[in-house]
Amino acid sequence: MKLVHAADLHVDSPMLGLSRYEGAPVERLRGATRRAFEGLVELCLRERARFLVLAGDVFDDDWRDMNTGLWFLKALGRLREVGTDVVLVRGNHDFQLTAALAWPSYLHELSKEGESLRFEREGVVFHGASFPSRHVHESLLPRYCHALQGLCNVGVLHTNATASREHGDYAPCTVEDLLDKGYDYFALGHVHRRAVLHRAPWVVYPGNLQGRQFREDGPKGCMLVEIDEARVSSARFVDTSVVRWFDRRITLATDDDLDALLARAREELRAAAGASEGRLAAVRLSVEGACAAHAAVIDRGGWIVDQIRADATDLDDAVFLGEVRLDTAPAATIEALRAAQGLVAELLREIERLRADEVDLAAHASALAPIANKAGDVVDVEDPAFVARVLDAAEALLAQRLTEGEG
Ligand SMILES: [Mn+2]
Repeated sequence: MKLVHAADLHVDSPMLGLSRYEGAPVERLRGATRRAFEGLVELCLRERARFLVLAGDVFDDDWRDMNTGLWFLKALGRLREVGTDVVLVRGNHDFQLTAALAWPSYLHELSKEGESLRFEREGVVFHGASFPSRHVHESLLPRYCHALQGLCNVGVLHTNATASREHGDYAPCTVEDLLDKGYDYFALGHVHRRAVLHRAPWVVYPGNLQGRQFREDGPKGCMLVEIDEARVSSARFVDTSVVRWFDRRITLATDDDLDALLARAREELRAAAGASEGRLAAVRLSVEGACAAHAAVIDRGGWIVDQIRADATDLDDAVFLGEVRLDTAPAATIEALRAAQGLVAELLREIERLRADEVDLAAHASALAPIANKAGDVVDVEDPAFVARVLDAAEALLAQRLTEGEG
């Protein structure tokens, strides 16, 4: 007998941050939570899963209209073909769902007070409690009874069981608290990163069903659990996502020049397209390291980003390139150059002195006002933060340019 465990589906999450990326396939990305859910249903059909367990945050806050709820029920309706029962608890994101829709008979929402739902013929009991409010700061475990003899005990809980700081500290508990209940499998939700906290007995976060942002990178999906004679015999992860997020960092070495930078970026894009196995690869790149390419980054960073974007379009629809960050540093450390003899060192020391002398710096900056006025809003010589950035860039450029000839 098979059971599928998923959590944090956040169906119809609006993914608001995406519109700032020029040419982002927004509809494809926004539709990803629904497509992933359809993939989950497909998996249940293919595996003839007896149970589908949803451990909270099925939705992404209250429905804006009925469409989300109606779509969900329609997608779920296919499970009737194989007689799958759905067991769910509400998490912090769906505790206040529009209540106007009645759930169908095969969908069992466990109560806020906590309940144990028995399936005698299958020898399985589900213990769970839905979030009574959005912010639950005490453990919900007192609402869960101890394991029942002779049955396979499955706990369903939306909780922060790892003191994760990336997520709200809701319904907190520890792995020991969970093991104390004596269950065979604890189906957890809330933490979006997949984690098997304990094996046999199992305590598992499947992670969110579909990543929604660059930091939710890597494979995303659900757990396929096999139960034999009231015991869990295996549990394995299945990737059901339709978009895979990549948060990639390129670290350049001292000798890496602009060509090397572009080659490495192309390599990362191609690797992401390959690793995503037919899914859309959504990539964020950050380039760092003290390198020869730094002068070009300072000089024509915008062009470099455009060039990387052009390379991404070569990969057709396989890759969506979001943010590209160029955080390189000069190959020679400025401290070392500053301490040396000669003109370079003198200029760098002068920049260092200016940086510490607010009055003198402001005077230099205001001398630029006639030029700055022509540039409009983008240049604000009155803004100390802007002036500091210009000074940093000038220092980097100077260091790079003046040492290039020395090598
Ligand atoms: Mn969540």
